[in-house]
Amino acid sequence: MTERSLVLLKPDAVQRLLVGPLIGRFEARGLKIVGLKLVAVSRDLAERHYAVHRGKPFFGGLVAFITSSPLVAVALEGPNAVAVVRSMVGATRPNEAAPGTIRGDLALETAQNLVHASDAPETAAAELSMWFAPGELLAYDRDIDRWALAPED
Ligand code: FUP
Repeated sequence: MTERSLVLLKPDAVQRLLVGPLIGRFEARGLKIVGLKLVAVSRDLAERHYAVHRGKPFFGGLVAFITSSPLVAVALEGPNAVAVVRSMVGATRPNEAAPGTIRGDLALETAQNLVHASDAPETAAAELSMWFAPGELLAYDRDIDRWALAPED
């Protein structure tokens, strides 16, 4: 089923000049970019995005990190996009992330693991509305879709 997922290319990805290569991985997989922007994250947005982790020992550091430098927010669309993107991102702890995944190939530290990706369709919908205004998410056709997608997608 066609889904949308939120990906954040976190401040370490921007600072390490990995924005292009990381977006390239998702594009090459066939996922469609339906939203894209550079964001200076406010403390309020950071705390809402990571609300599930409020009270945990790493929460303060996490909010400090995600607000430390701009990040790139990306909305991706495609069949089973949420699970596909999660599988491309790899395990939260880079030492447990499989080679071939973004974290398994490019990260070493849990606190600097380059990307956030929605973990379920319901979370994706909530996160997309948190990070993008409705008019910032675009629906459009790509000519390559007849080669990359089945007709029912
Ligand atoms: P993920 O969905 O893979 O990004 O992982 P989580 O939602 O569990 O964690 C969100 C972020 O919190 C991680 F990207 C990094 C940070 N974190 C820590 O710093 N320490 C931990 O023990 C767990 C998560």
